[in-house]
Amino acid sequence: MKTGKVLLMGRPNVGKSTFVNNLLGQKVAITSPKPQTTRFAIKALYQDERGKIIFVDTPGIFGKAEDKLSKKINAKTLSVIKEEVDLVIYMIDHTRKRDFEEARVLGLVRKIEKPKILVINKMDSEEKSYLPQYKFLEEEFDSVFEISALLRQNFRLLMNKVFELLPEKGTEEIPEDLVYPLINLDSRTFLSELIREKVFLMMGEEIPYRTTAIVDSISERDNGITYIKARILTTDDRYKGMIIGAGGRKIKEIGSYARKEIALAINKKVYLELTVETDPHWQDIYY
Ligand SMILES: Nc1nc2c(ncn2[C@@H]2O[C@H](COP(=O)(O)OP(=O)(O)OP(=O)(O)O)[C@@H](O)[C@H]2O)c(=O)[nH]1
Ligand SMILES: [Mg+2]
Repeated sequence: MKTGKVLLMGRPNVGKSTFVNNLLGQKVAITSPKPQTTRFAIKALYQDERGKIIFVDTPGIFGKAEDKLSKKINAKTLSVIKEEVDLVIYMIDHTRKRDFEEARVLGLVRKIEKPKILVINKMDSEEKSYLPQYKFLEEEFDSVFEISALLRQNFRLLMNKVFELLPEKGTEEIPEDLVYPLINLDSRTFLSELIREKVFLMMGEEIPYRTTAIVDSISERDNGITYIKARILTTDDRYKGMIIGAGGRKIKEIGSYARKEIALAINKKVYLELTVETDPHWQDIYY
């Protein structure tokens, strides 16, 4: 039985969180077509008959962080990738051109002196491919795989290599009784992530980047319904109005979408009380 810690890196939007979710067969990280959906490192446990692996899904680092939030996320991610790991998976999206952002993440990957696997994701995509621009990378890595995180293609081959490259005993002690995949997230945080995901999926361009979600309480009532009180915080009254929508329609939609997923995730009937607040300083406290 091997144990190890695998760091997943790549620029925003390459499919890191999609990969972790589909590998584990359970959603542990939210995903969306917008960059920097993941805001903090998410550690989750993978296990099969060969051993146990802690996967560390990281936020994609922006090439140039302009606002306060992405600066914070970038800085925090830089500190997470300095933690001791046993292997690095560097994921790229061949449907996007290689540019300075890619170069920045690659520069960070190069500094880590551990076995490294290059994973080329989105092989199912019909979009134009820039694969030749990434060919030069192959010799720097111990191994290269072309996968589709979305369709779970080539996961078996990739995981064979991951286990092959892992040491017998990795850097981190994994408790025997650990079964739940999420390691560094409590249920309140996870549920707030599910709500935040709906904002990423349902609101336009800049709003998700000015917004977060907080779950204030989770309580089970005698009638068997789990009652969840949560807030969406945004920096500006203008955004608050847009999230609420005409006649409260938008917030209802977001709430209903989130409620359904939370109910599925916890396998209980859920009542979600979701409100929107303006808090220009939420980024100083939470993100
Ligand atoms: N076609 C295709 N799309 C994919 C694949 N993997 C991920 N995507 C899509 O790419 C987008 C980004 O996926 P995420 O998993 O959120 O990407 P990420 O690397 O975690 O992004 P950040 O958290 O922002 O750094 C989503 O719309 C996914 O559905 C894939 O294999 N094929
Ligand atoms: Mg992500």
